[in-house]
Amino acid sequence: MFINKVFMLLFILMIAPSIYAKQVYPGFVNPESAVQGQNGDIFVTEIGEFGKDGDGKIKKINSKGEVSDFAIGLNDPKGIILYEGKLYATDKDLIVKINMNGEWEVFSGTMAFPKVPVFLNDIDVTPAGKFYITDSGNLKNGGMIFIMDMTGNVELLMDENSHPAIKAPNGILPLDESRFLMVDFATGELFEGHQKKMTLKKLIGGLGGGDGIVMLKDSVLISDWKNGVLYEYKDGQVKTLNHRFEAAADIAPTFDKKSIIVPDMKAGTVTIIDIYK
Ligand SMILES: [Ca+2]
Ligand SMILES: [Ca+2]
Repeated sequence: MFINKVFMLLFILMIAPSIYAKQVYPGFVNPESAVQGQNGDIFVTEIGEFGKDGDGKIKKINSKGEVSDFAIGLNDPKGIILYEGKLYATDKDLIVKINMNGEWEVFSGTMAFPKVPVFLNDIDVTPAGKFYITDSGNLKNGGMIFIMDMTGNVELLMDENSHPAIKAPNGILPLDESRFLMVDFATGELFEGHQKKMTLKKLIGGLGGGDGIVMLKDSVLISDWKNGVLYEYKDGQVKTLNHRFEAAADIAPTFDKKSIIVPDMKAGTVTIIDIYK
């Protein structure tokens, strides 16, 4: 019986794609998302207490691994992206812009949105400066996808009325100036959307509480907040990677695109992992 279990474990280890945790940074309070700049600095959004205003932060992990407060006084910041030397983050019901000295301002306020934002979550941007922003609604339905331009103007792209498959959009990743990937937190379904054609096509389901999306080489990696795992989606197939988290939130590529950064919201850690092919 014991031998059988050992063989089973060895078998699981052999078939599961192997990944390696390079570095783990502890001490974060509900970290949600991260982005790495060219000089190696990693910026991590920290929600603090959920629903409590003013205790949200952006923390910086520098290239020596030292962690410090970078921007303070936010509410519940989530998705973060770096574009042309500025950070942009969702913060509950608005978008903030953060300069490299840590000073921040509201870039798109609640009133700039054509429909009242409820739970702004991920943000990403195309090379031309078109921002995609998800709103996860009440985490079951009511979600929306917005487009924001460099002037801070926001338009509604899709919601449940226009596209009934949309429930609680979470991770979003532009593929080019028109196409994007989106994972829904409520249904665990991954979609490919087209901004100009206004189409949304389901690629695959079964991704639990889908949170972040990263593309490394020809693989799409998706984090599952509810089950604490990462999936690799490639050639129409999904594999579960063997590293376990408590609540893998919004993942991001490192600047060199060789590793990914995984904020674990419940464990309060930020982990850098290599993906071995
Ligand atoms: Ca908070
Ligand atoms: Ca997220």
